[in-house]
Amino acid sequence: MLVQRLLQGDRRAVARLISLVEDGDSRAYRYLTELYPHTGRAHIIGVTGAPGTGKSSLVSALAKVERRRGRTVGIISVDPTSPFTGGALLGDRIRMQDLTADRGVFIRSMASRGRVGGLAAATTDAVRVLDAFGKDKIFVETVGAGQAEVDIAKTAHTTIVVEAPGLGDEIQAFKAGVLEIADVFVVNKADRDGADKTVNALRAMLDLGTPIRARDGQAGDWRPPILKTIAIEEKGVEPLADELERHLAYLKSGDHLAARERERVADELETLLARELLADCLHRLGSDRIAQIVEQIANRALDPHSAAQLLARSADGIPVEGSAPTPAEARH
Ligand SMILES: Nc1nc2c(ncn2[C@@H]2O[C@H](COP(=O)(O)OP(=O)(O)O)[C@@H](O)[C@H]2O)c(=O)[nH]1
Ligand SMILES: [Mg+2]
Repeated sequence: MLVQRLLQGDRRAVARLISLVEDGDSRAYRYLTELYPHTGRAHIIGVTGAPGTGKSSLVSALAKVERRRGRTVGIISVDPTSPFTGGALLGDRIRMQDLTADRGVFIRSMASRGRVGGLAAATTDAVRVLDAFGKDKIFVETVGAGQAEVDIAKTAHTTIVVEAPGLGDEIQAFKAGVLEIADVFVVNKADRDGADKTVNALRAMLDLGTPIRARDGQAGDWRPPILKTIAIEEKGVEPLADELERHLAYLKSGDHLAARERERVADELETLLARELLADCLHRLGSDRIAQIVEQIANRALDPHSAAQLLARSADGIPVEGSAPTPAEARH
């Protein structure tokens, strides 16, 4: 029912399903199974960077360009520091309104209440829902802060890393992981002083680092371009949209897209498998047994590595407390 409504273009069905996904509701997985054959069409674009660099503004501007080009757009924001629809400034809200009134755009902020791994998994599923819903371009905004964000960005075909002037020195400290995932660099707020300095810092870093990342196992003939934009004036955004198109064309040439898809799916399978195995193991053991083992580890009767290995293999593979000598006893 819900899936049927969604496939027929019912926006409320989309919102409902994403909520079920967020809540980890078991019905969501049944629906996702039904939806899966309808996915795989969208161009998924990750947009990541430090808070305040202008990611949300940039996504709004890009969405407008894509709409003018006749594409439908999905937007998922995983930015707890600035919810996409709740722009603090009046100007931001007005800019957003053009988009929210457009039926060709679906915007959704993901709640950060999920656990870290869970949030990445829920975001991947939400993207899938919008893909099945028929959105051509799906933007996923994340704060480039930690592993979870890198994980989310990994689910994209094309990842934009957004910088802003004045962060020049911090770029050095920017997590290497985030730089490695960049397909396109954007220096936003190019109306501010220091934009060129930031571009140069990025370029120097790109030249210094591994020449070109080879995330999809190819010899990497894609060189991440660096673009300047003024998101709030929608300047430089058309060329950025062109670069996204160029990157998609690059992925579609040769085996890149298929390779990246396999990598994405392998990653996701690993995450989900880990979650299933952990849940199964914890269920099998029960909380009392876990508490006992924690006690043994705390008492130095058992080390954490051995405990994890034994537990993963068998629920009963752990010596009962007292049956193994404590290090103190062993020393005597
Ligand atoms: N001067 C200037 N301000 C911008 C630009 N883009 C965004 N901003 C402002 O920067 C602030 C943060 O933007 P936002 O899109 O919410 O950044 P996010 O936290 O990365 O999503 C807002 O007040 C925007 O109006 C720009 O190109 N130039
Ligand atoms: Mg934002």
